[in-house]
Amino acid sequence: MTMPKTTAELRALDAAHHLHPFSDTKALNAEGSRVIVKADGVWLTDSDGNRYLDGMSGLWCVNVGYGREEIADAVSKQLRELPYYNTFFKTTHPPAIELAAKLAELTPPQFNRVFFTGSGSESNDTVIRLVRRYWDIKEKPEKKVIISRRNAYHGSTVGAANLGGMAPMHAQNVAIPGVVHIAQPYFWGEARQGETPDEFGLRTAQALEATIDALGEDRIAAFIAEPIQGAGGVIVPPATYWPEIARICRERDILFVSDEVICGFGRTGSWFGCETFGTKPDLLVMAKGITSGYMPLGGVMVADRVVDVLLEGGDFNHGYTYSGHPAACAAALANLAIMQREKLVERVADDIGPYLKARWSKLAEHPLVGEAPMLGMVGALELSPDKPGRTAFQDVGKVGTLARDFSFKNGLVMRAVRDRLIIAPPLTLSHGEADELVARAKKTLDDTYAELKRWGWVS
Ligand code: PXG
Repeated sequence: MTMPKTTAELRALDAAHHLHPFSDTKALNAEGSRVIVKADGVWLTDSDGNRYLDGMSGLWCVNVGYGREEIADAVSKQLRELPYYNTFFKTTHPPAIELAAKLAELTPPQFNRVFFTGSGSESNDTVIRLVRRYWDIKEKPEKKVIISRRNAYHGSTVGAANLGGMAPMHAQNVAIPGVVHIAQPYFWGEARQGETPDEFGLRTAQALEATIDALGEDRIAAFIAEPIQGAGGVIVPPATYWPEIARICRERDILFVSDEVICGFGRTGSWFGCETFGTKPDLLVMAKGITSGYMPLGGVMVADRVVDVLLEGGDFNHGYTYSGHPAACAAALANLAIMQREKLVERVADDIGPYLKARWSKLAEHPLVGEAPMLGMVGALELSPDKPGRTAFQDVGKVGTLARDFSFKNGLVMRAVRDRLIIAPPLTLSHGEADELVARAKKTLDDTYAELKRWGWVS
């Protein structure tokens, strides 16, 4: 029998052979990766036996929590029965059929068809293909431009990275033509002094209309947006933003794509973020929470009015080996059955969501915190040296990283985006765990504040 490897051995192998996503691998290897070995409920355990409350649901995906035997059993059963078959060339299989029907039931009424993918990035590349195909069939091939937003995250493949508005990614990427970025509804960071959130929300939404006019409606194919920008820092838009965007999309001949990779499957207290904000998308992008991360799977729901056109266009020359992978679909079906049986979406809207928000909001009283927005089970803490002036720290990102490292030491996983700490815990978080999460976040703020005092960065 081989002996289990020690943390040092695992780290050495990782450093020798593994290139990590979105990492400075050289710097990471010098420090050594954190090795996570098991998880249960909302708790992670590392290779040294330390336990962490997972405030990020893995990477915004483990909505039903870890350790669900039911999903593991469904996958295992499917792997024994039919581990793989494709959905190309006039074939299909029961898990893909059942999941497609289930998604038609759970998504808003305009959606009855899904295109399966393996991830959110593949879904957004599919969006580019679908949107352009749609306008070609409608004999408007000049409608090619997709409008997106700065600081949006839509994935990491070349197409999805271009849709996204992340400057550091664009700096390393070969741009594709036809994507235009407008402002994001980030009140704290981008509102003018004296502007109210409502005024800012309207002004930012109207950038969409102005851009359509400037480029010409006959050139615009679609507008894509996350209901709440996740990786961009949990940017919850002011109340006026989405109604105004919805109006513009209604009045203009463009498609609206809601990227629900993070907001879908209960995160905001509705099945989908578009329902929380009252928009009516033509395409709805899914991944992550569809399986709670137990298996990789993504998809694009396509509204009937778009499907009607696509069906007249003959072959759609697009697809992935793992489109509708049987074991991934089985995981999704078991995951969605748990969500429905345990009424997790309702729980976010009426129980744990408001419970956590009431406690999280109080963190805004901390001297380091500028704002503490939360909606459903997703929230942020904007760290600032000067609340009234909405000022940022010098050397953006340094304080966020410091706080994130304290958070790990305090046994809580939070993400840092610039100097904004963010959480998106599993929807199954108990009241006691919510108290624990907030207590650890508070301790993290205190530790960070004390360190910044030592640096002379706060008085
Ligand atoms: N759209 C949105 C809104 C996302 O958040 C993707 C698409 C791409 O999904 P895939 O499955 O291809 O990763 C995402 C993914 C972070 C982080 O650090 C966020 C994501 C992925 C990796 C890291 O917050 N979101």
